Amino acid sequence: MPNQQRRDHDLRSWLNRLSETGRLAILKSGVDLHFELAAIANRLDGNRASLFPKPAGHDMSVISGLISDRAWMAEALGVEKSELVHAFQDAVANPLPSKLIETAPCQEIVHDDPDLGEILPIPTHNELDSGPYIAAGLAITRSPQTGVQNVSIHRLQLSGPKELGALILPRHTLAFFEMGEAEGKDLDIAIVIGASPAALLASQAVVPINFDELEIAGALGCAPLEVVRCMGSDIHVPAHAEIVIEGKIVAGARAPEGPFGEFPQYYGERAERHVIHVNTVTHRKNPIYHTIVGGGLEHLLLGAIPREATILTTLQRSFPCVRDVHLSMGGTMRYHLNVQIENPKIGEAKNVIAAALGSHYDIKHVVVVDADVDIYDSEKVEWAVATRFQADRDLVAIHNAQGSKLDPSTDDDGVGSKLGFDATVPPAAPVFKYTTIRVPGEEDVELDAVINAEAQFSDIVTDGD
Ligand SMILES: Cc1cc2nc3c(=O)[nH]c(=O)nc-3n(C[C@H](O)[C@H](O)[C@H](O)COP(=O)(O)O)c2cc1C
Ligand SMILES: [Mn+2]
Repeated sequence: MPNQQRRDHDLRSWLNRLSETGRLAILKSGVDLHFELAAIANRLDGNRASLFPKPAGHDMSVISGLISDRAWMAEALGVEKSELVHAFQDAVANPLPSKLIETAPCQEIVHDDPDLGEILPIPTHNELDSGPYIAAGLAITRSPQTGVQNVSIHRLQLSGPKELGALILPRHTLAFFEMGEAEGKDLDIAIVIGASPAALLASQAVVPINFDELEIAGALGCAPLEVVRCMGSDIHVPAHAEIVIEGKIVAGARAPEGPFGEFPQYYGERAERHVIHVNTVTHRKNPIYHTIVGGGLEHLLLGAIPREATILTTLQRSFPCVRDVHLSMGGTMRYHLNVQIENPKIGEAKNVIAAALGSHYDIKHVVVVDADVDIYDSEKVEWAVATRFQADRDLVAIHNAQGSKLDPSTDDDGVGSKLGFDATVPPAAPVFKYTTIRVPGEEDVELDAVINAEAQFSDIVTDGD
């Protein structure tokens, strides 16, 4: 196994590494939580993580942009960039149960009667956001039926000193909550802020219900994740996290939440949403508060990498010709999927398109290309569409399908059209027709050896005699 030496850095050791390698910008103290913090974080996004000491007079520092690059995420997990998706596939296939410990750094300080806005430096990010949002909290719940935990991220609007408004789309957290809501039962929830890069990435895994995503974080780090029991519930949270908010999703309660700036670069609308009542906040001494600016690279990448892993696993199960997949930046790392295939059977690219469109409702446009096309380079993919695709023969269209509600071009229920582009060379095409041009020896030319730096244009091209 090439990945044995992988290790999960907790947040602090990862920040240390960023700092030692010139990738952590430490900002001035007292930055305004209202827009200024997000404005600075956005300007540095992808280049440097930003650490804000004592923003707006708070004692806690805020960090953002800590994994806003694929290479950084690979580094945080101790794998090569090219191995990132495979490492995630591997971790999903071989989860590692967490290890329960008795005392933990995340519970060093306990607030029994918390005022969230006072304790935590919660920023307001985008212009039309309804207010401050907790944007990088891992929501951990436990199934009332099986007792298995679930981990996901939900945007959490600060609605009151002990109240959060949550967007909980119909997946696992909602399923657990609805198991008890009809009988008036609240659902215990823990919101973990300042988790490790591995735990953040694991939270986005597309896995079946009753699959504790923390076990993926353990597998990514090649060691069981240490967890501790919450003060007021049976939920187990990462012991080395910075901050834990304990509370309940309240049965029968709904309140206005939103708008909030989202990954497609538009706002998620205001509507009646779930309500979380907070009982306790615990944290480390001198905790660091993590925020993810809506629509920034960190937001996009956290969702993209685990999806790529799941989509690749799903496609390769049925189609051995599939080599790699990529959710492109221009497609919001959610809607546009590039698929690279090798030696497909006749017609197989179309089957790959059908399966890819069915692999996640967010996938809207799929481009399938041959092995000579770099699917991480949008210009190369566009070239394949320009030169290998014919709409009458190579287009797959599905209308009135479930898409993303956050794609403003879908109808109110998120229903819209899906397209697949088979941009592969037809298997029966004459070889010469699709032979790409190249100049022999081009890649071996040593420019320093062949350019005469001393020569003057006027010495070589002279007027008359
Ligand atoms: C930064 C960030 C914010 C997110 N916000 C939300 C949200 O507000 N509501 C939601 O339902 N999903 C949100 N997601 C997506 C879910 O966390 C993700 O789909 C998760 O895998 C769902 O977990 P589950 O399949 O265990 O339910 C967000 C993801 C990220 C990375
Ligand atoms: Mn889940």
